[in-house]
Amino acid sequence: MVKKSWGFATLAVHGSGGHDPATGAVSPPIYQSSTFAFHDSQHGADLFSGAAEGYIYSRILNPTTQALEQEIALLEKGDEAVVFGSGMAAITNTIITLCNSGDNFVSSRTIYGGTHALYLKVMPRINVGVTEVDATDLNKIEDAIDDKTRFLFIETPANPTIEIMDIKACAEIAHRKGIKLVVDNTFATPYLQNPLKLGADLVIHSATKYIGGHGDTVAGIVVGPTDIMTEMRKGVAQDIGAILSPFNAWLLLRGLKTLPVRMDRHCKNAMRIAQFLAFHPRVEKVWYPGLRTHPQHDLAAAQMSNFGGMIAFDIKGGLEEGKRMIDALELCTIAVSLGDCDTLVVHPASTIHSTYSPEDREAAGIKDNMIRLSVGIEAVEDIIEDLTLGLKKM
Ligand code: LCS
Repeated sequence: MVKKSWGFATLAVHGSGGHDPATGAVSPPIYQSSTFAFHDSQHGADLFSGAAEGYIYSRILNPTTQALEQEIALLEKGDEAVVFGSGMAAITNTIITLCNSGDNFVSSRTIYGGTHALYLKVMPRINVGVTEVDATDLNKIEDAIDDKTRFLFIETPANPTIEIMDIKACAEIAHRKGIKLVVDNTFATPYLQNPLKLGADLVIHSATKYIGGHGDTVAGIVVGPTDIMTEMRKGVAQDIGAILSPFNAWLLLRGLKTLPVRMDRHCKNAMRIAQFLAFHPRVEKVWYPGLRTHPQHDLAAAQMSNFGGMIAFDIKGGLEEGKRMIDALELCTIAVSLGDCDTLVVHPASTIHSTYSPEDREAAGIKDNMIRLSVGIEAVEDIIEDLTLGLKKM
């Protein structure tokens, strides 16, 4: 029996339902089956009409992905979750669930470059409008909402600038205007931040990141109230078909067991590294919400239980110096993605945020001399030694 009252770390280990009753297997079984046999033809008809409950076909429901959905809903303090084959699929299915052709939504402008690309390339084709605003300015959000706006989307902490948005204040505006608030909680994870408890309607994750935690799976998650999640599952997701495979769901269930332990180390290492970078003569500015110099440090302290594993820093110099610094690193891996056990380093402007025009990038605060670090769980002294080497070669 799973108890909702269990602490986060207990739910992370046991939240998917415990031992398999049939065999006693402690690790949940992987139901690697596309289809499920009916008892007889009437049973098949009853499953399709809704007169009976059960499994039909893995694009519709699979026991392993369902176990993951149950656990993540508990961790995010929501009614239900739906899992997808990627974070982008989770975002796309959310937009299509909440909007019809002719509607629009308002989004924070500092977001993952792939989400920005989805807005630019796909939304015009389905006639859904997007207005990107500086969501740290609540007046700008309010001004952008009109009678066709269906939801407000924010990413906090934001990719890649680690800007913080005020979830409670955004929820208050959204609800006063009669729209939903959707929060991309990828950078924080449910361990550090529960947007639903702060008033958000839906939470999205790229589970590729901290939830999987080992850089071996691409996956997405949406969590929210039963009415919206039922509409998403039955009205949109099963027909679009961007599903997660049972094996990848199992990898995420395994990853979740250690999420609190990994996050504690990510946060501890990141704080030490942010303090190291802040005093380095070749670093112009460090963006880490745990530092008092971060413009939204107090807000981060109020809505997050710790400050996360992501750091951005502006080096003294431009793109060439940045490239020299990154290329000199020996331990840190030059790669996109984040939330892995390994420390990952990337130059956002020339990679993940090259989907922005130079003007939009500047407006979003993504500078050419900004480097993003996804701090891993290695020995922090070794990461600092590697960064010292890179900054010296700059
Ligand atoms: N939301 C956020 C905040 C992300 O950082 C990403 C991917 C996504 C959604 C999309 O998730 P995916 O489909 O990749 O699972 N962020 C990436 C990044 O910063 N580098 O590579 C991918």
